[in-house]
Parts: sequence; structure tokens; C-alpha cells
Amino acid sequence: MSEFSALRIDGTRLLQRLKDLGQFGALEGGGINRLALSDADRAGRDWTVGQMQALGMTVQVDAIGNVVATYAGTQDWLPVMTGSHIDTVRTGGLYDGNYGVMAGLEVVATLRDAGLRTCRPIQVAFFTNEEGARFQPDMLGSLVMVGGMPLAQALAVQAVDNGATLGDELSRIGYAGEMAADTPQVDSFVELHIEQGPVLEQQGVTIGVVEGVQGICWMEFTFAGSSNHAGTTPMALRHDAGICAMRVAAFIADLAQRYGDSQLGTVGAVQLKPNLINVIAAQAVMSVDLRNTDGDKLQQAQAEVLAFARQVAAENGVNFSHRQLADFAPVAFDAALVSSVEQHAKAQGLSTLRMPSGAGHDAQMLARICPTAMVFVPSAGGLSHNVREHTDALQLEQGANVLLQVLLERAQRA
Ligand code: HGY
Ligand code: MN
Ligand code: MN
Repeated sequence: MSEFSALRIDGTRLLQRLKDLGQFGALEGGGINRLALSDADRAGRDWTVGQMQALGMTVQVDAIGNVVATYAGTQDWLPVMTGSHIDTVRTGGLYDGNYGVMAGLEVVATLRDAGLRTCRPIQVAFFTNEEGARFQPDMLGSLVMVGGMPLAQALAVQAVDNGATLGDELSRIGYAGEMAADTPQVDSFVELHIEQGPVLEQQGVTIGVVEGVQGICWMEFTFAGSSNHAGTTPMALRHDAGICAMRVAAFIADLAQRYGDSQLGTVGAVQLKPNLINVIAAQAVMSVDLRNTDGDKLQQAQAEVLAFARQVAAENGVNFSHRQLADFAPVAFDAALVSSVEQHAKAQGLSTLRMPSGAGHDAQMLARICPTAMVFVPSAGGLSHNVREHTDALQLEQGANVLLQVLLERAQRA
């Protein structure tokens, strides 16, 4: 057994870092609200950068605010990268994204404790705006890094909460980096993440061997009708934007049923104007989130939903417009790296299950430029994007040990 293969992480130290990071954006009663580029995100970023520096890593910030820390190797070969995100949704948990970044730091801390360096440098990154809760699309920082969106276009994206541009917010929190954002030099990328769904827990499996990420389509629909009195306006004379939005939401639920279980559809946000009980809605703005592991079916679902929205608007004499916010095809991870995850998990006596990822991740962007894989651990009750998100301490430690060994094997490869 080499000096590397005997290494294991310090689970207590990993949990402590997760708890410490969780103070930034902590919600009363539990959970985290650390929206991208908010003051809480700045505080979480500053603290995490401090941890990276304390581990003797060199830290770089790129022009879209991605932070990449490097633990030098014995060779100046292309680095092996791990990491995830530390921005959260408004009702976030301790683990979504944060776990992958803290586990990456724990891998480096473990190497330092042992006085070891791998051939390849090891990088730990956190990417800007993975959640897409404040700026759309999601995975925006890693998308720019892999050349999927021009930097200028990304910097001009406006926040859904206050209309501030992403570029202004990066400058405001001090993370408008010097380093070019779209010239990554990475040998491979491995991301550790909670599953955020019920599968591993239901099947009593510890490690998810993630084979890819399903496709994601995000759109924003706007219906513009005319407000009128709820008590005096006959139904046939209405131009009710609200009814249009509700009918589209119901159509999406029916479509998901019709397509079967690999099709998902969510309407998470609806704003009505003037949003009053006795006024017919003049405007409705709604979000549409469609996902499918089958790219063709996802495109078909998107076309059907758009056609129905146009039909409903026409029937109600309401104007319809839409914005495409994200359109990411399904991604398959690198077969050899996926097998490495499976082999190391089994070598550590852990049960494994090959599975797709339902959630979007930065790994689906890095997969565009280098061999990429993911490691999942179970989510209690399948809960995530929920303040009650939880994963057992032992499972967090086991997942981090699989990440450690996969990274070490890759970083020792010529
Ligand atoms: O939307 C997602 O799947 C991810 O959490 N950004
Ligand atoms: Mn995540
Ligand atoms: Mn998330």
C-alpha cells in the first residue's frame, strides 16, 4: 500500500470547517441564505480564502469571481481540480456545494499533515453563482470558465432581487479578479456533493457513482394582459395574465406526468401585478424549470410548453414573451474517472450505486473541457434547497475519503 493510498481525512476537522462556514448567512432556526455575491457570500468567500491561505495554497480570483487555490505538486504538470460552490439558495442547507469545497480543503490538509505532495498540483475551487438563484443561468461562473458564455455577457446579467449587474456586484464585494476567466488549464475535475434526492437513502447505499447530469432548461414567461374589476368584468371580456400563468403551470405538471418519470417540471416563482384579491392580473411573470436525462425529450417538452403558452395567451387576448435562461444538454462523465470513483469506494468497503445527477453542478460545465466525475453521498429524507438539509457525519467523512483517493490516484498519474 503506497503512502498515499493509506491516507484518510480527518472527519472532525471537515465537520468543523463546514460548521464554521455555515455561520455566514446563517438563518434563525437553521439553514443558510448566502445568495451569490451578497454580503453573506463575500463573508463566506473571505473566510474560505483565509482557510486556503492558511493551508499554504496560492489563491487566484478570475474575472468572473471564481476562486482557484493551488497546492503545489512536485511537478508543474496540469493540476487536478476539485471543488464546488459556496453560494446557496435563499433556504439553503449546510452541505449543498459547501461540502465539496470544504472536503477539497480537507484533502489538502491531509496531505500537509503527512508532509506529502502529489506529482500534479491539486486545486480547490469555488465557482461564482452556481445556484442561479440570484443571477441566471445557474453554474454561471463555471460556464464562463469553460467558454460557454462570453465574460461581458455574464458580467451584464442583472440580479433578480435588485437589478444590480453581476459585474457591479463582483466589484462591490471585491472579487472582480485579474485572472482571465476562460483559459483553464486543468487535467481533470472531481466534485463531491450531496445527492440532494432520495435515491441513495432509499436504497441504503453510501456512495453515488455519478455517471452524468441531466439536461436543464430554464425559461422566464411574461404574460401582459389588462387589469380590471374582479366583480364587474364578465369572464369572456377578460385579459387575465394570472389565469394564463396558472394554466401553463398546470400544463407543465400534466406534461411531466405524460412524459413519465425522467421528465421533471417546476414553476418555482410567479409574480403577479398588481397582485390584489379583487383585481384581474395585468401581468404575470413566471419561471419554468424543465429537466430530463434524455436531451431530445427535453427539447420536445420545451417546445410543447412554449406552444401551449402562446395558445393560452392568444385565447385570452394577452401578450406573451419569454426569455431563455438556461439550455444545458445532458452530460456524460468520463468513464475511466467514474470507474475510479467506484473502485475506490468499493476498496474502502462502501456500497455504491451508479446514477445520474438530478441537480445541476459545476462538474457538468468542467466536463466540457476535461475528464470529470462526481461522488455523491446520501441526503437525509432526500431533502435539499431546504433548511433541514442533512447528511450523517460518517457519510460525509466516507465521501471525502473516496474523493481523497480518487484525486490522489489522478494526481500521481503522469
Ligand atoms: O438548479 C440546480 O440544479 C442547481 O442547484 N443549481
Ligand atoms: Mn450544489
Ligand atoms: Mn443547489
